[in-house]
Amino acid sequence: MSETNLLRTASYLKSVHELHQLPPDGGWEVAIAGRSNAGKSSAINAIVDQTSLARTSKTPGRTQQLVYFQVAPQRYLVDLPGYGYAKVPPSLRDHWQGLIDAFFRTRDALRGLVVVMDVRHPLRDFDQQMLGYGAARGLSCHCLLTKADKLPRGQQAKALLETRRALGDGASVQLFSATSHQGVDEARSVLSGWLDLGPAGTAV
Ligand SMILES: Nc1nc2c(ncn2[C@@H]2O[C@H](COP(=O)(O)OP(=O)(O)O)[C@@H](O)[C@H]2O)c(=O)[nH]1
Ligand SMILES: [Mg+2]
Repeated sequence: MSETNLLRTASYLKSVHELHQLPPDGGWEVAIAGRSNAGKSSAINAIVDQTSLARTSKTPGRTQQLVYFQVAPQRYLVDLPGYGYAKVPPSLRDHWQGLIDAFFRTRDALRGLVVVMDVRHPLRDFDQQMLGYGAARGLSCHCLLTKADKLPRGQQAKALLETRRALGDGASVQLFSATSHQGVDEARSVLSGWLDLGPAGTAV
């Protein structure tokens, strides 16, 4: 299957540290969250088919702001701050917490949430917290179980089933790998639909 990737046009727009820096609240955007080192940057790069749009790093916790990528006019991907930093001062952590909290509560353009989780460690505390934010807003939520290439097929299927069971109707779930490209088309089609990127009238 080879579809046109409508997310390929994504380019860096800005980094937001304070609410007043957010772009005007119109159109549609999708937030992408994940624990530090879960593979979020790699997933974003694979989905948009660019090698280094989102910086990947072996040092956890480098992303300290909401990073906006523009896909089309008023169509954004928002890379949320990673979490799980042991070394971050509590005052800074509280600031991010407040920013994310207000963002989820007030941002009208926010249409969907993607939570990126290592297939070997799904649904940790903060993943649940993010899904809670999404549920509170009534957002569509989709989970990527990434680094699937690190598990044999049988264990991938088991992780998928268990995560699906745990989430019930709260979110959709898929296997993903930035390395093998497993699941990349599926993730693209979810995001393109939420961002209403298809030809007029075909949005899901
Ligand atoms: N094997 C494998 N490694 C991955 C995959 N995605 C990310 N990684 C590795 O996991 C580490 C963290 O990835 P990164 O995308 O920076 O994670 P982030 O902190 O969540 O943005 C890096 O060493 C990546 O090369 C994947 O799908 N498969
Ligand atoms: Mg990253």
